[in-house]
Amino acid sequence: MEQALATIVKPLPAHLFRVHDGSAEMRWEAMAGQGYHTPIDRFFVRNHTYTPNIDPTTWRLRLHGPGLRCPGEYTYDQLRAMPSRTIDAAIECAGNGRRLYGTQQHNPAPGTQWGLGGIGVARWRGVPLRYLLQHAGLRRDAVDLLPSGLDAPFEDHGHVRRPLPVGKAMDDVLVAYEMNGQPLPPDHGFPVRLVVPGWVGIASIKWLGDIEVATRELTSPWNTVFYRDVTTQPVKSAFELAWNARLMAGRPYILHGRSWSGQGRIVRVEVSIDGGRSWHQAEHHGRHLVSAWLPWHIEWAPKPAGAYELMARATDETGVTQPLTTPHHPFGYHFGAVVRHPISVVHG
Ligand SMILES: Nc1nc2c(c(=O)[nH]1)N[C@H]1C(S)=C(S)[C@@H](COP(=O)(O)O)O[C@H]1N2
Ligand SMILES: [Mo]
Repeated sequence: MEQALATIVKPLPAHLFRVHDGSAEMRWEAMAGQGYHTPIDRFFVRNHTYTPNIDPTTWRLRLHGPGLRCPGEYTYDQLRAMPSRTIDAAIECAGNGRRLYGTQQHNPAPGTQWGLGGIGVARWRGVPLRYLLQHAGLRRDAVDLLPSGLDAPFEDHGHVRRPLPVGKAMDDVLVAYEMNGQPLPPDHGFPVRLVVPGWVGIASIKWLGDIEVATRELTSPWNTVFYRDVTTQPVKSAFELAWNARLMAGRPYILHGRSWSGQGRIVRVEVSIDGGRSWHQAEHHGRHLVSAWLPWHIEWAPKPAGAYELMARATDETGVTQPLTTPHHPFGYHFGAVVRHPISVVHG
């Protein structure tokens, strides 16, 4: 706890976050009544070491390597003067839901025991990476980029860095300097981070310091040791309710939740309150965006009193529906099964 508090700058009140080592997961009840985006005060933080304090006046983003004809450095002001784009996108840790391998599938996976709160959706503004790469003279034979963070080296692996293929870099990656209309907060990568829509959170390098552009495939411990063989995020759903929430018998409720997928838009969400025997289509509301989430709701007047497991299962536009169990993953990535969310219904 002490250590976690020192690794993250923003306040982590217990009603919004559950703290794990150097990281903090959002409690899903903190999304209840919120708009489309996750407010910064409750957006999860995943740090390998701790949030650095970077002076934007001396900071530079260096683009270098054999894949560029005009390598160079960019200042914070130069980046902000370039053409910008705004996107709504989720960032989600590959290990989001890892705890459920143990609690739900009785086969625990090692690592940070995230519930479902290792995700957030923000409005990001910045320079399309495509634009910067063209500006720096991207060569046709460029293959991989290696964006690297300025936070302290992680154990003996050096700075946090993970190869990014040129195809994705030229597609929809953002070099972001704004989050929900504000300068990027320190914990989320100030002054500048990558936002890599649909991909595992580790691709979205925070506190970006340099990008190497190579004409061959690159590796780093973050694609050979950690987060190996994970690229995009699976389909998931969550209720905007506390774990073990208490509802009153006989009272009409509107249950709210959100579903998301790294592969495309969510097209259908069904909810079961009887352990998966029957499923009821949830209604969508709000925006229906790729690489973000779909908010939904369903009415329910719980009766009789007792213990329940709420289940939500989503289908994305590629036709993938959340399964009832997820194949075990040794590092606990990619938990995509329907989550059994325990609640109790009590007499009013
Ligand atoms: N430089 C750097 N970038 C990083 C990390 C880090 O520790 N250092 N953590 C990564 C991981 S594992 C995730 S899930 C996301 C989390 O982003 P957030 O803390 O803004 O929610 O940042 C990624 N980018
Ligand atoms: Mo992550």
